[in-house]
Amino acid sequence: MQFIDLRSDTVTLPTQAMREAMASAEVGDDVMGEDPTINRLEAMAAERTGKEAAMFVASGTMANLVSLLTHCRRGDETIVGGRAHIFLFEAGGASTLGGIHSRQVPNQPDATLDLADIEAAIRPDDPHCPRSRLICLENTHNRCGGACLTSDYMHQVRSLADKHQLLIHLDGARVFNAAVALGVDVPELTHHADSVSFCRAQGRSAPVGSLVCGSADFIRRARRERKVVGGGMRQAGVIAAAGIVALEQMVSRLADDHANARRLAEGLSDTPGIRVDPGRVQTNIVIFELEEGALTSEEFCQRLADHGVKMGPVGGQQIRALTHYGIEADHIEQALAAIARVMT
Ligand code: TLP
Repeated sequence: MQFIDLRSDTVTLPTQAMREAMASAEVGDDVMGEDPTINRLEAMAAERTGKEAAMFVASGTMANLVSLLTHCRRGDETIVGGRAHIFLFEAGGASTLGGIHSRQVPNQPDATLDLADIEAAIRPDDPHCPRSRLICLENTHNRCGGACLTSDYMHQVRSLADKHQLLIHLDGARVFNAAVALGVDVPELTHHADSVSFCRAQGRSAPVGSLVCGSADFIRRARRERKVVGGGMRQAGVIAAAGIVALEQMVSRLADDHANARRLAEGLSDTPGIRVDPGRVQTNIVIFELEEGALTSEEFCQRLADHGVKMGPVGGQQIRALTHYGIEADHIEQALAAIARVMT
């Protein structure tokens, strides 16, 4: 059976142009700085995020980990949203490998951390306490249903960080989605962060790799941390080549994913037994809820898969669906028809 797979935008496959670019990529030893394809992708990534330099790494998780290891010493503390990917889904890497403590503050439904909550979480200069060092933000926000942080909000957090001599890391796995949805250039959203990570795959089809971007000095130090976690990949230009195609060809089409997600949410809101507010869907992520008493989210996803559509349960009665390259408007209508069958 050919599934309509909405479990994640990480499931996308490389385009033909990517496969051709990968097959003919010029490569060299990247740990020696000699892979021309990686050098080109890094220069493009720095330029697209408005940063001085960038570094190619194996995954979004490694991008965030290396950023935290570069910013923090053992015993430092990060201030991070309770629903942040870094906190929930990265296997506690910063604490396991870096001895970095984390202080969670609630994510508001719009993905922000309340400025008062951030300020209240900053530690006094007291030997009993860890040292507050880094604020972590996420844009778009995965578990806040793809909500976007605005450049105005980033500016406010920057002012607060400067007041307390803190740094900011932005998990921008989907920051290109945020820029497209808000109609701004990516640097407007990344300018206020000291470092930003973004993923090549999320909705954009490149198979492997993420980028860490920041000042030239930050990236110079981050290269050592990447080596520590075994992330020096030598002739990795064969995979970076697909990332170049993703940046060149796959960004503007993200608007189609957002329109498809909105249509999915509208259809879901008309389906008895399902709760969702389509007005909250800003990008390519839809999180909806089953009313109590009908099916569990696991049962719903299992039955939906029997009808050829995959989605993922995300705790309680909630289910997550993501649109991405390869999902067309027709697929959304087919998915809604399958959902209607499951719910009756
Ligand atoms: N997110 C994946 C899963 O890990 C949950 C998904 O399906 O959404 N930051 C954010 C905001 C992410 O959503 C992800 C991937 C990552 C980092 C990690 O990227 P990878 O999977 O490349 O390590």
